Amino acid sequence: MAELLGEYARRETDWREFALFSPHHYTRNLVERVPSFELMILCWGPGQESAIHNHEGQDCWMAVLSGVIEEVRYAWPSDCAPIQQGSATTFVQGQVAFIRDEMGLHLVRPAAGSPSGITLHLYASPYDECNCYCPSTGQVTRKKLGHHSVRGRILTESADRFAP
Ligand code: 2CO
Ligand code: FE2
Repeated sequence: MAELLGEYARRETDWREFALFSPHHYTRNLVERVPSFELMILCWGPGQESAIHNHEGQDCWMAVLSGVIEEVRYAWPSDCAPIQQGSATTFVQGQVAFIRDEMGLHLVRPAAGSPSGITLHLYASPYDECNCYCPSTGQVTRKKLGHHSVRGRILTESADRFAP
């Protein structure tokens, strides 16, 4: 899967119609969703980053389409303790990151020096909610996930506020 996504990211440009940014938050733009997977284009504007979050037991591939993206990993928190930061890795166009819950939590954002970024995400299977973690206390908040656009059309009730 990583090989396929990386090859697509290096060669193709037909994702551009789905790359819709918001000034308020990173956006989750739905391309396709079936019971076994969800494919999205995520757009990361300046200063926009995800919360530290989990992936609900699902597999998550992230291929960089444009810009440079940083993924910061974290260990699963113990009760009422600050979250321990692990590795920080940068990914350029065509590189693919993979995470699932056994590997820990993560946060994603444009890397320093890259004002924005666009990533292709494949989730197997789809999930509609996830846990977000406060870095200083480890406290969990349950967040609903939504889409900013569906197949290139921005939703009237833009759901980018639901992005973790
Ligand atoms: N998982 C986050 C989301 O679906 C993006 S970080 O990359 O996995 O919004
Ligand atoms: Fe994620």
